[in-house]
Amino acid sequence: MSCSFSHTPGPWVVLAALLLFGQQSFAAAGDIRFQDDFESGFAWATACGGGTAGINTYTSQSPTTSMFLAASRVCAISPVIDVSDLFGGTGGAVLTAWLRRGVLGAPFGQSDMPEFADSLSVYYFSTGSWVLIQTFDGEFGFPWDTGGDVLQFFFALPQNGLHANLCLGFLLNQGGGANQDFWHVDDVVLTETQVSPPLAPGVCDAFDGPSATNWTFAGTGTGGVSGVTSGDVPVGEHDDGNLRHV
Ligand SMILES: [Ca+2]
Ligand SMILES: [Ca+2]
Repeated sequence: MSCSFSHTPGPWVVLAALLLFGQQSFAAAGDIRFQDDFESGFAWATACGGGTAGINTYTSQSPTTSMFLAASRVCAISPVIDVSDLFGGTGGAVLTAWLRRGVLGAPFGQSDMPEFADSLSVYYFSTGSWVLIQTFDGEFGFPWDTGGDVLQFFFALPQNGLHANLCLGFLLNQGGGANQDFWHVDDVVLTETQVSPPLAPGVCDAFDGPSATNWTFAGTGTGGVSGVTSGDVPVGEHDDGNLRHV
């Protein structure tokens, strides 16, 4: 599949982006950069095969509606998400989603249990290609499984996902035909994160060299290193906290 929403921004887009950059300093950890609860229509593109993808109300996490993929190979591709401002810094983004396998015995055309090979794969679009995040198998089937398992998906995007044309993709790899083998997806959320900057390496100066080369002394007194006393316990001595004994 391809990220069909990708485009080269025109001059007005560049101008708008420049005007917005002054406000992007307000982006912060916890900000939701993309969210779809599928309650107000279906804004995703479909491609990749002859299966069907859309929304229905058979099952959901948020109020009444979720996305489904069914029948045979088909993918659903999110609108473009610009997270280029997160690249290269200490920020990132986490993708979460609610997934549910279809249910054995569900009303015809609304849900049907995917068998083992009727798997669902989750992708993100990197620079020019789709990157597989994870594939979820279907069920072993009756009498071992009756479907309906809920899976909470969580993935921290790496740096190559933090760009201006990020798309998210869900792919049903195969299915048994019309009205069969459903996967349900709801509450796809991309949330900005902030990680702590790496700590600077610790510095320890034992003053065991011939001079205090790491330090600068100022004023009229003198400073330097001396062997008269120290915090290091010489070999052959032991330290009981207050006194040293040879
Ligand atoms: Ca929903
Ligand atoms: Ca099935």
